[in-house]
Amino acid sequence: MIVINIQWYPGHMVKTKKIIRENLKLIDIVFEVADARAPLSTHLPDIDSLIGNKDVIMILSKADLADKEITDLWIKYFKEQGIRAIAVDMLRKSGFKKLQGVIRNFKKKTILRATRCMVIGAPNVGKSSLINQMAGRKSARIANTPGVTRSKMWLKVDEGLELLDTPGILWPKFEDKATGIKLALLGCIKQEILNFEQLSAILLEYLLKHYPQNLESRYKIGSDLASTEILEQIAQNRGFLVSGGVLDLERSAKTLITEFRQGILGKISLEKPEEKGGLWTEISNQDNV
Ligand SMILES: Nc1nc2c(ncn2[C@@H]2O[C@H](COP(=O)(O)OP(=O)(O)O)[C@@H](O)[C@H]2O)c(=O)[nH]1
Ligand SMILES: [Mg+2]
Repeated sequence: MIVINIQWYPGHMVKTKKIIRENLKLIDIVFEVADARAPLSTHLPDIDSLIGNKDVIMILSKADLADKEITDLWIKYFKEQGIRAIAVDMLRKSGFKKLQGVIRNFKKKTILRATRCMVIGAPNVGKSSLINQMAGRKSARIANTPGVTRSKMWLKVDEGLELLDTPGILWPKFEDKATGIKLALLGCIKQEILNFEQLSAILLEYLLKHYPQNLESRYKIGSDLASTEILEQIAQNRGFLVSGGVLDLERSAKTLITEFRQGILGKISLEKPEEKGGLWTEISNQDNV
């Protein structure tokens, strides 16, 4: 397996962090959105330096795409660290009752004015979707590409609640290679810099180990195949060919990753709390190529 070292920290993220800091004095509560399929890898490790001691609620988004049992383990894990985490599915609006309960508690502290809440997190984790759903109308801009929400955006839900959407942020250097890979797999990294074939090989190794059934039923392949053979098989089954009848493995790789991201492969989580060993540790311990 080729280990890839992904880093992405464009200048607009530095600017966004400045905007977040400047708005902090207006804010009563922060919602940090992380992807339920990899809450630690998509969580902002520098959040404390960014928001000081403001109250934070951790929103585990895209719960509909994650392995439910593992998401429950994450909620428990965060609770043990003194962090309130709520799993939500923005599309079906599940988990919103809990969220509204939290906001109601806060409203008691700000009776003379609206409670102000800032939503922060990595690109593509669902910040704008959360705001749209809470506001009950489609006013915040939503996009599928990382880094599209460019300017700060306040949204008034009602007299009692105002929300601030922010563009996605990452950090200057990912803790380890596995973190960069998981962020890339979940669509938090600019697509243009990714090598999908390498990325898909890693995803396949993970799926073969933890979710072989999902692969078998989606692509009608035996789980005894190696990852490159699976890409070949997908290309063959779907007629992905480039000129000269050569199999288009790049297209297979993109298909696999897209279908994983959209939940077509099933409910799949990429990490578990306090996992020791395994593929991600192995990847992070390998030297660069
Ligand atoms: N299945 C699913 N998709 C979601 C959820 N939340 C957001 N998305 C999708 O994820 C993509 C990015 O969402 P967006 O709100 O723009 O993320 P942002 O970059 O953090 O503001 C969009 O295609 C959304 O439709 C969710 O809870 N479940
Ligand atoms: Mg957004």
